[in-house]
Amino acid sequence: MEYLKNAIFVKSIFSKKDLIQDNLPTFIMVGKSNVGKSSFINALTNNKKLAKVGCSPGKTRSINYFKINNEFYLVDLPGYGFSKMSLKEKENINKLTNSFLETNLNIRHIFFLVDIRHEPTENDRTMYDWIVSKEIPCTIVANKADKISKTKVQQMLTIIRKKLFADNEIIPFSSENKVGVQDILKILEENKPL
Ligand SMILES: Nc1nc2c(ncn2[C@@H]2O[C@H](COP(=O)(O)OP(=O)(O)O)[C@@H](O)[C@H]2O)c(=O)[nH]1
Ligand SMILES: [Mg+2]
Repeated sequence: MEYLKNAIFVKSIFSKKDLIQDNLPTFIMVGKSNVGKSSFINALTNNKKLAKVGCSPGKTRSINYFKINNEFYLVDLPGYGFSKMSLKEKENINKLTNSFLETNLNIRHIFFLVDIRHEPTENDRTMYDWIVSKEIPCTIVANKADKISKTKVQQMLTIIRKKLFADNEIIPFSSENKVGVQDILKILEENKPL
């Protein structure tokens, strides 16, 4: 399958009033800060410059919209797990994220990114439980698979599955060596028709 074509960055938004209201199918990326959401978008589009990698914490507190081929959105939700964030900031982010999920009727799928090298954190658990509670179809993406051996990959998938009480698919992924890219492109392809 080919990489996603004609990908553009649309905008970053920080408040509810700026949420995009149109009817394009929407796919969401969520996961803790630094897990590789921006790199994931870049890997799918084969464009290292599209989403800023390792960018300032300020940026990751927004909802970032990317439009693909005028057909659908990839949306990067704010990362979580910043040790330095104030309660007030966390609350604002939660409110923004909630409004996004509650007002957007076009959400097709969530890609939930975790780091394949570690057990999911408490924050990951909370986030995953919340996705499940919203009943949105979800794929768990175990990222940075290039950092561990192939045998270890299988072990970690089992650990991640147990820790999250997950029964859906977990895809090992690496934006570094493109493992899993085809699997994700297939999910997008299958879920994007209007
Ligand atoms: N080795 C490796 N590093 C990665 C991978 N994905 C992301 N990274 C690195 O992890 C850091 C955070 O990535 P970024 O995409 O900005 O994460 P975000 O905060 O979730 O958007 C950067 O230094 C990336 O180069 C991967 O699959 N493999
Ligand atoms: Mg990012």
